[in-house]
Amino acid sequence: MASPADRKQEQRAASRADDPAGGPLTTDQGVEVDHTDDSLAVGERGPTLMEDFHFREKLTRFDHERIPERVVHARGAGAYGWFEPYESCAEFTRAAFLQDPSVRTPVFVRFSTVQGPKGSADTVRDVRGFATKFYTSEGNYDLVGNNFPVFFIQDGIKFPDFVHAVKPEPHNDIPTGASAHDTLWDFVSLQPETLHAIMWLMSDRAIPRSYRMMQGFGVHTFRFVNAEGRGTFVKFHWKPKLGVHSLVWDEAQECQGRDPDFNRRDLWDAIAAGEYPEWELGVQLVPEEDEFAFDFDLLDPTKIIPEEQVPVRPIGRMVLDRNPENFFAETEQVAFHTANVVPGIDFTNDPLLQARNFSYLDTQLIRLGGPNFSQLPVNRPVAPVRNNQRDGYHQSAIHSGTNYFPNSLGGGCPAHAGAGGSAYTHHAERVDGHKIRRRSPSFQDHYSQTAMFWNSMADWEKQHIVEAFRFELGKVGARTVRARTVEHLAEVDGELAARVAQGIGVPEPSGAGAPYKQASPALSLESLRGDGSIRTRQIAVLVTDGVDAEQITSVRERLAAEGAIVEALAATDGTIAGADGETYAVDRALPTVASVLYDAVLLPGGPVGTPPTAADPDAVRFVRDAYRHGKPVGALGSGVGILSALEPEGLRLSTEFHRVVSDQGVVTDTSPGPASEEFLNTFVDAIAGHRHWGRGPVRH
Ligand code: HDD
Repeated sequence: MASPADRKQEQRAASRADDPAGGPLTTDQGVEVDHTDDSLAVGERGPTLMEDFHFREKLTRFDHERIPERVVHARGAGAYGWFEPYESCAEFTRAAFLQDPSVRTPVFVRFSTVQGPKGSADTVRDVRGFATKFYTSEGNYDLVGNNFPVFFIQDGIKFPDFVHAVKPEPHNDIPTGASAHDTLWDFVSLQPETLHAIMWLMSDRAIPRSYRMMQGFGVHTFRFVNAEGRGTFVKFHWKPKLGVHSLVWDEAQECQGRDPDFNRRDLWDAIAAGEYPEWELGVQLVPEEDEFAFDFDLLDPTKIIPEEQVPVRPIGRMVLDRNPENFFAETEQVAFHTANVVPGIDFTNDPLLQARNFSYLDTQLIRLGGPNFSQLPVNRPVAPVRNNQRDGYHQSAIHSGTNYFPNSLGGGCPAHAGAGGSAYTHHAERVDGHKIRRRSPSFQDHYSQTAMFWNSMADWEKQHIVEAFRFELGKVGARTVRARTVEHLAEVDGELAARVAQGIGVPEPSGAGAPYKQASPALSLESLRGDGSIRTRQIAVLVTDGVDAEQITSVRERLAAEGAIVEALAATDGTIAGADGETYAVDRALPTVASVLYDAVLLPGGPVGTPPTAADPDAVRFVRDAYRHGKPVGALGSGVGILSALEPEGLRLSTEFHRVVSDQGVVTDTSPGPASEEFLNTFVDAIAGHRHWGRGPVRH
């Protein structure tokens, strides 16, 4: 990858070259401006004049630059790309973009956090939004999902309550981008339907390593409809090619300071470097006649269909290959809406989905200042738009002819598309019932799938969940809220409740609920390792004068060949002198980076006995943090010596010399000279393993 500074420079140059105007500065009216650094005034020290139209226009435009941020999902990052189906899905849906493997449909995807404002940090504990706009030949289709397959509430009428509870508290606007506070947990403790999503929130899914390494879910049960009008229930899944990987909580918190743009930058840099992220779209299909075949309600958005029960069938892939030109114009102004559907995709009566179908259009009207936001380039369909909707703020089309239907003066245009053709027709579902405000009894079980999630976790995932509950509830001032939450956890799993209670100073609940045994192995990160490659992993090599350059070169070549990004870090930027007397470029100075910004670290040695970096406290801290966070650590030659700094952390250094030793992702070889094939293979495997959880008393 080019360095970020180089990339920025190239980009600026490109945008200047692409500027169709290319001429001098003008006002919004196109009048050329000779001077924009001083306002028009009476004399050199006199008052500013009202008639300085350039000054007033410039400041007025500046004063109006902001639009309201999204009430939720305010912070996000977007990218363009394409989707292609693997084969025709005509058996289930007539959606045109799911028919022909040779047709690529353009997409725009926006990833986001939910709670924090537009300027908050990326690596907070939160759900991540995963919203995709497909610009299909039949109109725009928006799949507005999250990286959790379940939601916190069952009926959209509770959305304002939930969002008020999780957002910063109203009196002091604290905390930013965090759920660890009283009002959220008060709500949770009184509303057990939140518990399943809360388990996901306490899991490592809520601190993704990268937007490129997280799953996406449509959450609701939707409906496919084929050309014969037959409906099939469908749940949508995005699976990342690189696998699902997460940070650890200690690291996520440090990242918030070291690089608040961690996820946003990662997405941008990968696309800029041609490392295009890819996801497979999968569907779980349930014939309409099986609607009641499950022990939960398909309309309940707090439930999943376990993949072991209904397998996820891959139907296509999506690749993101272009960064936006302008954050505001595209990522900020993109307007998603669950009701943007195309023929062949329909809704169900999930009450959360029904509410969303109202809320998104409503929110865009206020956020984007009127009804014409679908004319903005990022929102504009590629399919032609013809209707009698007119005028309003920011109308940019110049309509002519008649503006009503039916008409004869306009030749009857635009005419009805006619049923049965390419027009959207709503699935003719029969509904019948009394008008009531009542949750269906089939929505009442809040514990069994919550327990299923817990049961499906590996031991280290369970440990992280317990630690997350302890952290979050430990920040809650109201002891009654802590205790009430633990009572609910006892309904899920007695051991979970006891372990949480022990950490937060509340009594362990005496009774436990029903012992739920069900597990779904597909939910564990252990089963989501992706293609097993190390592509785009960031590897730090700590170097100093006298380093064995052959070692660095051998490792760099191999890791680069595997698609990883290797950066040489030294105490200062510039160059270092290798043991061979040659000078070598340094990529970054250690004080400007931190271990949390890398996936693994390598310590090369020098030809003499002293480890080259052990004297540098920044280097020692770097290695210690990498070790504590479960990251692969490689050391060669005398570089192994620095690892003695990890012995208080529980590392037991091997006493075997001149051979490759691998233990819990720590790979060493004290041999001098270039890294052996065996070392390289073992180190690459350790990096592919992402994190190593069996280490001693480390900080997760
Ligand atoms: Fe929502 C934004 C995802 C429930 C109301 N939502 C928004 C975004 C995502 C989701 C990814 C950001 C889109 C973007 O990048 O611009 N929301 C979900 C999922 C939900 C969900 C997966 C449950 C399954 N949302 C939900 C409910 C309501 C809303 C129940 C209201 C009844 N959501 C909104 C909103 C937002 C929004 C207020 C804020 C900004 C926007 O729409 O454009 O209308």
